[in-house]
Amino acid sequence: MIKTVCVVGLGYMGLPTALLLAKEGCNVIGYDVNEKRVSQLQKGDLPFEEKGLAELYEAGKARFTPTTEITTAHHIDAYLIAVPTPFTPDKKCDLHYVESAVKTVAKHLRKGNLVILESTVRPGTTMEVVKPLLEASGLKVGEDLSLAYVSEKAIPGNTLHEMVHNDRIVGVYDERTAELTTQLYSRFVQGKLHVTDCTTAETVKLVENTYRDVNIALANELADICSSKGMNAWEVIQLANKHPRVHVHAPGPGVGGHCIAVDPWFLVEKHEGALIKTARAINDNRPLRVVNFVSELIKTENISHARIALLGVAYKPDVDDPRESPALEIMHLLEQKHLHVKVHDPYVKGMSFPIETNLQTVLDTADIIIIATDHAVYKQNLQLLEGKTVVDTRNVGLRESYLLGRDF
Ligand code: SAJ
Repeated sequence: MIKTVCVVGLGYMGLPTALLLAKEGCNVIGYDVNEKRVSQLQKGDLPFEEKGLAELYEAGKARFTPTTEITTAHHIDAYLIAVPTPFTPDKKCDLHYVESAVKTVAKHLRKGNLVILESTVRPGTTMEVVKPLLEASGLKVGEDLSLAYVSEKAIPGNTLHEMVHNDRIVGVYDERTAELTTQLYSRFVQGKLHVTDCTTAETVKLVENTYRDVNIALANELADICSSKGMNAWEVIQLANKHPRVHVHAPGPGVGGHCIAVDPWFLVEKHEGALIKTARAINDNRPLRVVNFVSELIKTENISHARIALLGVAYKPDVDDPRESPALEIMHLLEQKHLHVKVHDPYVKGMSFPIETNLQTVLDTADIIIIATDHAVYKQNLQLLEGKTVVDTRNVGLRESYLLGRDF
């Protein structure tokens, strides 16, 4: 029976998982190398916003110990590693945080421990990288240790609900690991737990996000085809989706976030993957397409010293997360053209450039408004946008605008 779990990495996935386990009665040691984050958490300050997280913190805090140091006094039974896996400039999975986390864990291992990797990794990492690093401790996986790979599946903005209700794929080394791991996740997961081997579980994670990326690329290509033929792609897609086996995704200004724009690269790291790479290229090219249209508009409308308002920095609606956001690339490309850009976002903070939070102020001084993210606040204030020159990349429902997928 697992009583004490050490969650390594208190980020977007590690922290909610740690608190869910604590709420369900586990003693949770929350380990992170980031001293600032740990001292914030010790004081009860949450490092990011997520629906229900503050309440969950209250429910779990009595059994949650954030720390920058693991000690024998913690009596840890299981380690759950949820550290980031960035990608290198040549689009490879950078395992440097995973390796360093596993090495830290290896120093503290005891016979009977379970180690679970949750970070998204290229197929084979658990068996080829994690297992040997753990075994450098002198303990053997399968004899002294249990080893599992369980990917997270939660979507930012609805993380807690999805962590509890989604099915999980549990990749395991052996039967004993299957038993221990499913027992642990059953504490808070109400969805089904599907047991398989570690490499299959790693691959499934990448396939989920690649499926979405390829489908978004299809929607983006359809947007270009429809707009060039004077049709509205949003209507075409809506009608195509009336077919019971068709689910075309939504076109847009590009794919952001730290998963869908990244994970397909891990899947094709050692493969040709022509379709997957083409989808990536299509989606990566979207910000440029938006900016080229805006440049044309400035010319045709003969606007001198155009002032642009960019609405939305977050990569998707109603979250405070700007990672890989297409809005950042749009901003960057506009600035390269020496255009004056004011940025608005109600949620994103701590960027190296100013972000206006008063919508009216931004709109008042703009010649062209680009909607890059469909935050609810924009949809709720469409009247403020009426009569203005709006380039809508998300189909927020304006009566008059230049709409991606219809007008460009
Ligand atoms: N997007 C489109 N068109 C669409 C859907 C999304 O352009 O039809 C864009 C969004 O605007 C956004 C990006 O794609 O910029 C990604 O957003 P998302 O909401 O689709 O996904 P993420 O990255 O927030 O979360 C995904 C989820 N994966 C799947 O839905 C298969 C989540 O379940 C994963 O846990 C997460 O990746 C992850 O961590 O891997």
